[in-house]
Amino acid sequence: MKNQVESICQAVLEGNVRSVQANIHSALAADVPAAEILQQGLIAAMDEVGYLFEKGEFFVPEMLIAARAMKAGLEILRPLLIDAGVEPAGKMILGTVKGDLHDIGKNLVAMMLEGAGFEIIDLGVDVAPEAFVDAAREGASLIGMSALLTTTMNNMGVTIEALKVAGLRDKVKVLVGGAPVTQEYADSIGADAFARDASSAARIVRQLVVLHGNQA
Ligand code: B1M
Repeated sequence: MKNQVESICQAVLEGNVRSVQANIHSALAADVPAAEILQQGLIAAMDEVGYLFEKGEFFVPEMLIAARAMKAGLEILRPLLIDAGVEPAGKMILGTVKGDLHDIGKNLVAMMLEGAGFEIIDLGVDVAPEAFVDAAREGASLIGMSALLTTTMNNMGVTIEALKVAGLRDKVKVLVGGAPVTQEYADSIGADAFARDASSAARIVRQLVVLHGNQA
């Protein structure tokens, strides 16, 4: 069993979709629980991807390729996890703010968070503050906003204000990121957290959830 799960982890690191799928099928055939494959295969692999990225040994292309392999594995496991009643680590509404069409970084953040066991509701690009608010009303407790333009990053603050007006600010934790965004900027608009890159986003969101429980 151990070898099968290790092979899944290794295949994700190599970005080998076929090997991920084949090893998951054989682990399932050998009665390895889906939750164990998720935790010790896919999530462990994405943790390692994040570590290698932060060490400068992986770059964006390697991260994207590994994330694609992880997603292929997740597709097989998802219905089994639902059947088994395994809850996601949390649910995040994610989008690139109004006026901004850049989505490569946002998609990478989505994939790393999925790899860390979170459910992602991706609203796409050019997301108006009201759309984040409407999605927050549906019950997600995490909101992630990405901005790549100095001219659009102010819409992060506008969205946080809209959450306040809607009476939802205390019910959600807000994470912001994107090339022009800094910790100082995040603090100035009252965001709960800032992440410099996709792997730290996964780490920071986990910390938010640990600190605030399932309310985060
Ligand atoms: Co645009 N663009 N672009 N662009 N573009 C930049 C951002 C720019 C810096 C280029 C430059 O001038 N040197 C510049 C912004 C300048 C500024 O604001 N100061 C710029 C400009 C000006 C523009 C246009 C205005 C150009 C024009 O039309 N005159 C226009 C704007 C369109 C619009 O949005 N309304 C425009 C258009 C485009 C394309 C459509 C051609 C294309 C986007 C394609 C796409 O995304 N589907 C594009 C691209 C590709 C870039 C560059 C070259 C690359 C961006 C990227 O994908 N990086 C960029 C220059 C550059 O960065 N070198 C540039 C890779 C990605 C993995 O990194 O997005 O930073 P990044 O994400 C990182 C982190 O920031 C972080 O994690 C990610 C992964 O580690 N992160 C988060 C991101 N979001 C996060 C959210 C989080 C946490 C972390 O929590 C929720």
